[in-house]
Parts: sequence; C-alpha cells; structure tokens
Amino acid sequence: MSYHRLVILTGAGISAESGVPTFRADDGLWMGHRVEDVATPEAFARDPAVVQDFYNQRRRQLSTVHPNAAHQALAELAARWEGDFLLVTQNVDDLHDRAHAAVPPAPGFQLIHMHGELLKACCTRTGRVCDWPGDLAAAEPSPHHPQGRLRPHIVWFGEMPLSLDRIEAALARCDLFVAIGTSGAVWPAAGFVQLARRAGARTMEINLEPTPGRRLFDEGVYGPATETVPAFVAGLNV
Ligand code: BV8
Repeated sequence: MSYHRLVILTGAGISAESGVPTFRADDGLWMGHRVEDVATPEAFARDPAVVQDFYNQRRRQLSTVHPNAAHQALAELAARWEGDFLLVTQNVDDLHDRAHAAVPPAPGFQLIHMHGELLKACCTRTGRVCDWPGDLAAAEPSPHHPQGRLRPHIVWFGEMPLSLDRIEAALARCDLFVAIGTSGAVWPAAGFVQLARRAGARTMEINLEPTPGRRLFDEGVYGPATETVPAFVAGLNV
C-alpha cells in the first residue's frame, strides 16, 4: 500500500534519547515543578521569575542536545516524500528543525510546532513573536510595544494551540496518521487520531510502550524511537 497524504504527530518521547526530559516522569513532577506552577498563564502572572527561569533553563539546555536517529529518519523521509507530509510536534525544542535544516525537505512538507518554540518569545501586548535564543528576565521589556513584556512563545495549559485549523484540515484528508513518542495525555493533540480515523486514514502508534489510547490505533510499534522510527521509515519504501 502506498500513501500520499501523511500526518505525523510527535511528542516528548522522540526527543528523550537526545537527553530532553519527558513530561510524565514517575514522580509526576516536571524537572522538579508541578505543571500548574510553571506552564499556565496564571503561574506567569503570579510569579513570572519562576516561570521565566524554568524556560531559561530549558532554553539553555538546547545547546547541549542534538537531533537523534528518529529526528534524522523523519528528515530523510521528508526529503523523499512526494505527496503532502505534515509533521506536527508538541515539542518546543528545535530538534526537528535542526534535522530538517540538514536535509532539505521536498515541497509538500510542513513542520508545525503546535505548542510553541523555546527559542522564540512573544510580546504580551501585540502578540508578535520574535527569535529569542537567550534568557528572558522576569519583566523583559518588549521591543514591539512600550508597555509590553516578553514571555516565552509557548502554549500553556488553558491556551489555544497554534495552527489548529491547518492541522485539522490536514487530518481531514490524510491517508496515514502516525503518533510518535506521545502519551496522548494532552488535548486537543490526543484527539487527532480520531480525526484521522474519521478521514479513513490508517493509524499507527510508535512509542516506548503502549499508551492508554492504544486501542484507537490500527497498529502499534513499541521500542526506543531511535530504533522504531528508522525502521518505520525504511518500511515505507519511499
Ligand atoms: C486547550 C508547552 C482550549 C509547555 C504543552 C479536552 C479538550 C481540550 C482541552 C482539554 C481537554 N481536557 C483537558 C484539557 C486541557 C488541557 C489538557 O489537555 N490537560 C491535560 C493535562 C488533561 N489542554 C490544554 O490546555 C490545551 N489548550 O485546551 O485550549 C481549547 C479548547 C478546545 C479546542 C482547542 C483548544 C493546551 C495544551 C498545551 C500545553 N503545553 N507544552 C512546555 O513545553 O513547557 S503540553 C506538554 O505536554 C508538551 O508539549 C508535551 O509534548 C505535551 C504532551 O506530552 P507528551 O509529548 O505526550 O509527553 P509525555 O511525557 O506525556 O509522554 C512521552 C511519551 O514518550 C510516553 O508515552 C513515553 O512512553 C514515550 N517515550 C519515552 N521515551 C521514549 C518514548 N517513546 C519512544 N522512544 C523513547 N526513547
């Protein structure tokens, strides 16, 4: 069977072997924090210094990690895929971006960071987004508005994910949907498989172990992403 309209959703599991911590560690803490203490607009309003520092630490860590074989396999696929290929990532790291920069994708490829990007900042007054590789101070002045401040360009819990219209349009017409390295714990990304099924797509979960949403997928492949993703790409015979 050959496919022409591919949507792949990735989560923290695809970056795990690069050394980027996933979200649901056993103790339920995320790098020592409760999610609601660092990844909500209320947390930012309550204590901007704590939230900015949480993201400053993660932004600094990016310079010490690199794309792994799973990111690279998807970049090779994007270079050869002749149809539409939408890669939607929940991750805010730039590992997919770096992998695809090294292997220029074919014209039908798009990458969407639906939960934002660590290396960008956003003006609290204008909403304008700019590149920001360094630290953000608790009250970082915005270059876009005299009264504005800069916050991480991150979609926090309770905020609307980015480019949902483009994502849902691609899901409504895809013929293959693959979720890689995501627990399916966060919505609306967790519902994408149902949209793909409604479009008649074949659906596949690739993860370290079966997720609670396993039964929603036609097929599951389990193991470390640096092994399962290159094997998946090779199996497509593209
Ligand atoms: C919203 C940025 C309104 C922050 C993130 C029902 C419908 C709609 C919303 C909700 C709903 N129920 C609840 C909600 C609200 C909420 C939500 O989902 N809460 C959850 C906790 C219940 N959702 C929201 O608030 C969203 N906004 O709903 O707006 C709306 C209404 C209607 C329609 C649209 C919108 C906004 C959510 C975005 C939050 N921001 N990230 C930051 O990064 O600092 S989410 C955060 O979790 C990350 O982006 C992360 O990617 C994401 C999901 O986690 P995963 O990526 O899946 O990571 P996790 O650790 O959970 O799993 C890793 C997996 O990898 C595991 O399965 C593991 O087995 C596997 N793995 C590990 N190692 C490997 C591996 N796999 C392979 N190889 C390995 N080596």
